[in-house]
Amino acid sequence: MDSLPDGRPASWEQLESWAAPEADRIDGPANPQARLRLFGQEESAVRVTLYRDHHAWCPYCQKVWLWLEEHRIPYRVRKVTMVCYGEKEPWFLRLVPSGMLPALELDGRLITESDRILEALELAFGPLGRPLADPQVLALRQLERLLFRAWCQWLCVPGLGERGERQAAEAFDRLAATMAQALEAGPGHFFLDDLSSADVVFVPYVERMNASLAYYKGHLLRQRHGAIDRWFRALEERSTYLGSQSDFHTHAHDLPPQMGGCYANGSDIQRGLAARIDRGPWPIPMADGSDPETSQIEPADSAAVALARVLRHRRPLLDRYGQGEERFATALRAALTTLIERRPMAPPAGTAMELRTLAQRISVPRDMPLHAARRLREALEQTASLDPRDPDAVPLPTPLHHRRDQDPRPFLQGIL
Ligand SMILES: N[C@@H](CCC(=O)N[C@@H](CS)C(=O)NCC(=O)O)C(=O)O
Repeated sequence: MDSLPDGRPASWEQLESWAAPEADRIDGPANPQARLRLFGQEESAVRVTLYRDHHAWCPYCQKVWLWLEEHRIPYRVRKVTMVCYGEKEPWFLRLVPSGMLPALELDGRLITESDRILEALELAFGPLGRPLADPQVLALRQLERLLFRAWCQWLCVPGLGERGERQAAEAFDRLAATMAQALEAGPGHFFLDDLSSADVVFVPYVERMNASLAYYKGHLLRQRHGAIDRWFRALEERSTYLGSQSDFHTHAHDLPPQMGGCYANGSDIQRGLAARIDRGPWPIPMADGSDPETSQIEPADSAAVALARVLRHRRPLLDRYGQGEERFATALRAALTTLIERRPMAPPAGTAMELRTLAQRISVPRDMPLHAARRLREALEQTASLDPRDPDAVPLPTPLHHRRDQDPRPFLQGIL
């Protein structure tokens, strides 16, 4: 890589030359950007269309997504806006009047409800591991719902008080221990013989529990239950899961509007963890040296991947965060230069607020994978902290009741 001769930010052309090449969305690893997945087959083999959210956040969509990826079923994707992020597309409301996601077309037949969708897929393509109606799988599916309810009763009920917090935490922990026991009863790190629909059903919400309980309760699920940590580690060995995996920051700020509120317990541990999740640096150090978010070491190209993803959406990002002003464009080039060269660089005076606002809105996996997002958030923060006029500027607050600040429309030009 050519180093710049002085402290000036790299030009857009120079930045382009540093960006990672685009991965193969159709036949390469699982990714949230794909509109078609073929797994090396002909397009004529496609029997499935998955209607899922633009935001790559909907947990029920993640369940179906992961199942299709694990089973390597060719499918098309049509993306829809969740009400929390913007206006629902009229064409989708004509197809599914409730507007609920996911929906799936199989051989031209429309199916809604994620469990019905998995059942239909299983009938058409065979089970993923053990069938959904297998008694052990059924029992695990019921356990997942119980765990989900206990999580909601801890996370989403305001004013629990000290005693209520303790009781809700204990009730959740008992069910998490039951999940851990079920995992320990299996021959490997998954519930049954190998990864199956039972694991896929647990993934979306246990991922959200792990993130939200760290942020709002200072509770580290993976540290508390070794079998759950080993399960995550086994998942994190799979490119299917890594393509769909979100991070603590994204879940912490996307859950409140979806769940009707998430309530912090205010403990010292909770506040410390929340501050680190919001602003880094990463990884968040644990006493045993582990990383509570991921067992994956950072890929060598994570900064270049982050850069490529920003450059792809450069125009709407400049409009949204800098109102198209040259000042912000220069600040962003400074941050991107720092991202690649790891060399601190001051932005134009008065741009720290916009840089930090952007850092708070990077969404994983929608925008980029976990490690790429960490790098980009760090580079934006480092650049903001060197603002000659306002180094401590605070970002615009992240809305709690909706996320229309994340409306996907400006980013869809030329993509649909
Ligand atoms: N029981 C349904 C639940 C699906 C669901 O709650 N989907 C939410 C997103 S996570 C939704 O589409 N809400 C409407 C919206 O956000 O626009 C299933 O399993 O598919």
